[in-house]
Amino acid sequence: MNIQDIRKQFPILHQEVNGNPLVYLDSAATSQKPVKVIEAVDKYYREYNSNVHRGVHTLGTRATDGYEGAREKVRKFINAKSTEEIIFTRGTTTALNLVASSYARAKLKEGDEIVISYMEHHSNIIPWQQVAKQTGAVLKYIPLQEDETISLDDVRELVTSNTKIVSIMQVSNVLGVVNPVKEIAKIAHENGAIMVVDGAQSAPHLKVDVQDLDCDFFAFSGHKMCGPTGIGVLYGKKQLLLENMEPIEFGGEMIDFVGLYESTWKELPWKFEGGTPIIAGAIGLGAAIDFLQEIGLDNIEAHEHKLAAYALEQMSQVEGITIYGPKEASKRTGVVTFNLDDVHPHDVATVLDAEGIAVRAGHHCAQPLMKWLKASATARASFYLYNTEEEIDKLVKGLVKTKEYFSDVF
Ligand code: 7TS
Repeated sequence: MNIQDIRKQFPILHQEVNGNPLVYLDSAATSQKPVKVIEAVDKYYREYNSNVHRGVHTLGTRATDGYEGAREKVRKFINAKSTEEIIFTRGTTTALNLVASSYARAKLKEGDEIVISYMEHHSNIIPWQQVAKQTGAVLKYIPLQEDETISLDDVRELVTSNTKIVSIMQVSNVLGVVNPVKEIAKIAHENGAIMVVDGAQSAPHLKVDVQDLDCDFFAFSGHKMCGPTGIGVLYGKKQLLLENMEPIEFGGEMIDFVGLYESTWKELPWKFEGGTPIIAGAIGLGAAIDFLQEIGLDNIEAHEHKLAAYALEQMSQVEGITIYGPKEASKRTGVVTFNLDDVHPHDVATVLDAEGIAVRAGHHCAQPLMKWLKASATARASFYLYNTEEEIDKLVKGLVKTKEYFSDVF
């Protein structure tokens, strides 16, 4: 499929913003949705809206089939062994919190260690900070190298027999860098620790195979991969989910039998899905997976590499620009974070917005990384399968304009 055919499938892209054609470069925050996903959600509400796992009526059965069918699509998408290992959550944040609150709180004790990295998103920091406070465990950070990548030597130094959990993002939402999570998982396992992968920025952009990575948990969000907001996934190895984790939400849907003073839980994965689940969201996510697989994750990854290489080359020519992360496009996906000398990133984003170009400015929910980069904030352009080199040209023009504007003002 060529890029124009792909773009045609995203209605939102075909509009003007502030008198200019929209250039959407904020997909790391949330991706746009193709017609197929919008229609799948629309169809559910128009034709078979019903609760799942309850009645035997026809609509209820269709809704259950749609919801559970989406679980099977997710299983295949990440190559999990069984749908028992696929738990629907609200997103990556909820998925990581489930591991922290259920697995880690019960398992960790004083002196145990949790290892994360300096580049983590807040959603992969704060749950571990809380667990550390609750259990007396110690939180340790893998430092970054000169080019802001993780060195396996540093991982080997920090991960010891005291380490119980290693939790790392597969792709950074700020640096775009792809981390060697498979190799890190191996080091974690050699030391008797489990490996948690924050896949929020990898699942949308590259082929994920949880069995090949051999991670114990893998978390991701539907809305960053062309799916609806409010749906995400926690993959967990069956044995860990069964033997080491109790539900953290109790109520309808997740129970087997309820007595006056004691109750029992459903089997996996439903025991972790208390209450009416996110039915439309799961069905939309299933449609998003179909869409991505039709185009092919390999093609998406290759397209983004091409865009990242082009963006790095073109943007680095802007006078006074600092681009963070490795300079080689091969080490990253389509995320380019930068600063312009003497211009606050919020001002950069505001001038670009006037041109119809959407970028994100701020700390990107990664304040420890900002500290490491010695930047209080940065601007970020993030690309996806629907972006083009012409849009990058517009971004570069916009950056030059921003520089000129601010040099005139001051
Ligand atoms: N982990 C990473 C690596 C992320 O990039 C994000 C969201 C999350 C976790 C949390 O995902 P959620 O769906 O639960 O919110 N990242 C961003 C971002 O970079 N800009 O806005 C949200």
